[in-house]
Amino acid sequence: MSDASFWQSMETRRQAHAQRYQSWLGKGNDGTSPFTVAIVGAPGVGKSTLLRQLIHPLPLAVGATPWPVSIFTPEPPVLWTDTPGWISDQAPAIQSALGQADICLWVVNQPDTAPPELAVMLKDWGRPVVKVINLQGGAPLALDPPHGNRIATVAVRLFPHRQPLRREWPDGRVEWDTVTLAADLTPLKTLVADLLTHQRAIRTVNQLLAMAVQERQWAHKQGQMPVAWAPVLVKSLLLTLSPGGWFSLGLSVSTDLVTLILLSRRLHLPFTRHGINRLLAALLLSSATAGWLGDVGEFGGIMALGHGLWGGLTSYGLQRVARTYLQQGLTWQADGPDQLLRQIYQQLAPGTWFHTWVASLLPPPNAAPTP
Ligand SMILES: Nc1nc2c(ncn2[C@@H]2O[C@H](COP(=O)(O)OP(=O)(O)OP(=O)(O)O)[C@@H](O)[C@H]2O)c(=O)[nH]1
Ligand SMILES: [Mg+2]
Repeated sequence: MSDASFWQSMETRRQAHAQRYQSWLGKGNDGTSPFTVAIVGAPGVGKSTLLRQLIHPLPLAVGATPWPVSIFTPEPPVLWTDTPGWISDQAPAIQSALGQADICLWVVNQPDTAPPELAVMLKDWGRPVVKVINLQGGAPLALDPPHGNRIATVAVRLFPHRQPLRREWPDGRVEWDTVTLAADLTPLKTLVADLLTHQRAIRTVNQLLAMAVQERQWAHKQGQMPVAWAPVLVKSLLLTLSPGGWFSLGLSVSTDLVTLILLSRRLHLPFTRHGINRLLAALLLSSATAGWLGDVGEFGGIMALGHGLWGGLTSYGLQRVARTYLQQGLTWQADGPDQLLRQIYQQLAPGTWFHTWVASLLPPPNAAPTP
């Protein structure tokens, strides 16, 4: 785990990036809400019991919970959200509770009868998930190694078997009673304590991932926009009618510039140094070659037609370059969320849950964008 100054610098760069692209990323989590732990799972698996044990001695009703209930503990400052048991009717409420959470405890029984929709939702959630198996007093089990955003699987005994208690009275009476042993939450408490010391780092990574996903979806959507034919036709026509030479060159540069300005307004193209370099190169190539084709006068109509065709082709090419830049340019920037996630990954010690988790968030090189 890296030092505090590293996380401070990551957080500063994340904020700068969010601010720069806020107009099209939308308003995200402003980072002032308390760190939130959501507890989810099927009905009756022991979610409320677990929470009550974790934040003991705060009182919390056991039994069916009608909707997400949140409890704030000041030390450490955490908002704990107990959600209703997962049934499809409650899905929107649970999804909105997860939307505001930073990490989640997913409670299951043994054998695991977790609803598949919930398992899928948590897999795609992106933020750290701790799977908590409530042994209900049963035998310990071999735990799967964590993978993806599931950072750990922990078995707990919420209520071990009731133990018979034998009482012998002086008058010779023997009385049997049953007692419930205290829950053994040591491994889970240790893990939660470790997670809570990394509150700021977890939140920075969560927010970077949300931005990276949003950017990729946005760029993907822009990449699907059809090429606009009006600029292609206008440029072809103008170049067919132009006398050639320097005049064609000027005409080509100005029509391409107008196309780019219109395109940037339509697509909210975030111009960056990388992007501008690429687009300028495409523009120069298209315009310079248009003027270079020579004077129309010498060969008459054929040359004029050639000019026009070439002009249309370069205008089409320019739009394709602009779109490709939109798809890739965002993540090329040094302060793009994908780049920052990679830098974080390089700083983490292999084998730790943080390392495994961040690795699962990184897109493979040349990954297809998430639709
Ligand atoms: N014997 C035994 N009972 C348990 C255990 N965990 C929970 N229970 C009981 O199971 C019932 C349901 O527990 P809750 O903690 O309310 O479960 P929940 O997941 O919050 O349930 P919903 O909010 O309705 O989805 C309660 O009566 C608990 O006492 C356990 O480990 N052993
Ligand atoms: Mg409950």
